[in-house]
Amino acid sequence: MKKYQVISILVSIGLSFVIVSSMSAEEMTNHNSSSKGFQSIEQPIALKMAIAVGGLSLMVAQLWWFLGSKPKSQQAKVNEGIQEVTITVDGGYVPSLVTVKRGQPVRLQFDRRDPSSCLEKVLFPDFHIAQDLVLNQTTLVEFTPQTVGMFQFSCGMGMFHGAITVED
Ligand SMILES: [Cu+2]
Repeated sequence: MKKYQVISILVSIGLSFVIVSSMSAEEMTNHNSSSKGFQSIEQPIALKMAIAVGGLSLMVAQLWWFLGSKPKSQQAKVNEGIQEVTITVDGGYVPSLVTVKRGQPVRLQFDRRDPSSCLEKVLFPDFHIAQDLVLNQTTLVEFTPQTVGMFQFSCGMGMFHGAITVED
């Protein structure tokens, strides 16, 4: 979670408090001044309430999005003893997080659809792999992880990232 996301959430919470408190202050003033006038302002208050409720639910959605929606790691599927995953290369890596088992061969199938030269190479520094990816083809990257942990991979310039999680 990035810093500006935290700030944006805090700002929206702060704003909603200001809106709600100014609303209730207005309501009290009108109520005290005359009971006749109260009927006429009932409609705008209901409208403001609806807006406030809408704003609050937007905030909840925003919180859920930032806190709750972490990218899920995709478990490799075992095919004839080899752990296989297809990773689509198109403006990044999908999936960008892959989970594999230790000590079993891994075959990553990089399906490159993005013509940008940025993504023409994929690097796995921990496995000493630097693989050229051919456009509109599937390129295989194979290795057997011997150590449990999280191992990053990236494009040649380190602008796009992914990671392989190795479990026991
Ligand atoms: Cu790049």
